[in-house]
Amino acid sequence: MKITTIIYLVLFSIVGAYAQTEKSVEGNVDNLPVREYTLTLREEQVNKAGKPVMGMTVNGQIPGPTLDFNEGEYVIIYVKNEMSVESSIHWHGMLLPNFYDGVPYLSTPPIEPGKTLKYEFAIKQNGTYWYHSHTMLQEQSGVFGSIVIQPKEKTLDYDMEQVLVLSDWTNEKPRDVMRFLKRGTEWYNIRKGTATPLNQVIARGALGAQVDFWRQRMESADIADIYYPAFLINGKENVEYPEFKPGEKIRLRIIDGSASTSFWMAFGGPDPLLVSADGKDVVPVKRNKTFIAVAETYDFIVTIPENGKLEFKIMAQDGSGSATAYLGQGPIVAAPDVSRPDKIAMMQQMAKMKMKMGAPALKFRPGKDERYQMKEKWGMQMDDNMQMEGMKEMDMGMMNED
Ligand SMILES: [Cu+2]
Repeated sequence: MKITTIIYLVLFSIVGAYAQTEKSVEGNVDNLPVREYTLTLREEQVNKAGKPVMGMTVNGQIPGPTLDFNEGEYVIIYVKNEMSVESSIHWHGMLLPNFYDGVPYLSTPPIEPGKTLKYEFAIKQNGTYWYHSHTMLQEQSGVFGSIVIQPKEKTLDYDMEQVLVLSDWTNEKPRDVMRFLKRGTEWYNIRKGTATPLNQVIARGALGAQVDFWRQRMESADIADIYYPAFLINGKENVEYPEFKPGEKIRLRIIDGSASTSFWMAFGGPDPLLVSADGKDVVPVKRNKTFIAVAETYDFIVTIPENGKLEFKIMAQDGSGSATAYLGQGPIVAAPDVSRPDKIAMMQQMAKMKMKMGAPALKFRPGKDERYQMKEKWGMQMDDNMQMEGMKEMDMGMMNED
């Protein structure tokens, strides 16, 4: 080890230790109204996809409870770790003192088994957010939930609201999933029916593209790596909210709390209105099929139809599964179809761009600029025309938009 490296390491560990002990908080100095929550983390048996397995719950449920706040409050949250392993909670998207950000060993000490950590901070924003464990793979096991913050003044027009937390569930131990991924087999793709069989590849004239993929040690085209036996909305594959009445406008607060799945969302009923993204209000836009990536949040205002219950449907990006929520009562007012992605077409497009996998990481050598050389050797080869065409076709491969 070089002496400079050692100096850096020592410096970083001092700064790191300092950041974890210094709370940089004065407490509730502005005498804001206080709201308190307790979140208790436990290991217990849950059945989310056909068989009981060990999961990690927040207050006995997956997802955990919604934390309701008003902008301008001061919140105190006790996180009790009753699990046999250390844990943490990170408040995703929240503006708060670094000490309470909840990233163990970086901003906040881990919560040891049997211990409680008191988080406290002022609420300086409004919108839809979420929280999740930032320790190992605990988020995949169930340690996540929603945060809803009401604004000081309500500017949007709706009658009721409903949180919809999307997630993916595996019956395997998340650590085993990780180990399996590192082996690089296609078993998951075959099991979830998204592998691209060679006879189809040949029939579509895509063998060249396939060989190109293999040469670069990429598996055949697929979008997601993990097989999930279930995708969930608020912890269920099918969930009903019959309490909503025809004509009511409902603000849906949608959060993708998955470990690795992005979804296409689609709504039944008239003109869903997208009003907010990642907690921030946007210029409202009428929009139906919408893509939501891991950890994103979107708010839509929908109107409960007169003639039945509104279907809200999510489909995993790779087409391997879906989940549904119904709002209202009566016959189903179906969401528009989301077609499965055409992965062979996507593979052909990627091959045309001469994509090369396995470029080495740039070394830190300030005196020597290798960027252009690297780009020449490893970059995608696209002329402007192809770029446009390629992107258009890839879009079509992903989904047939309205
Ligand atoms: Cu996060």
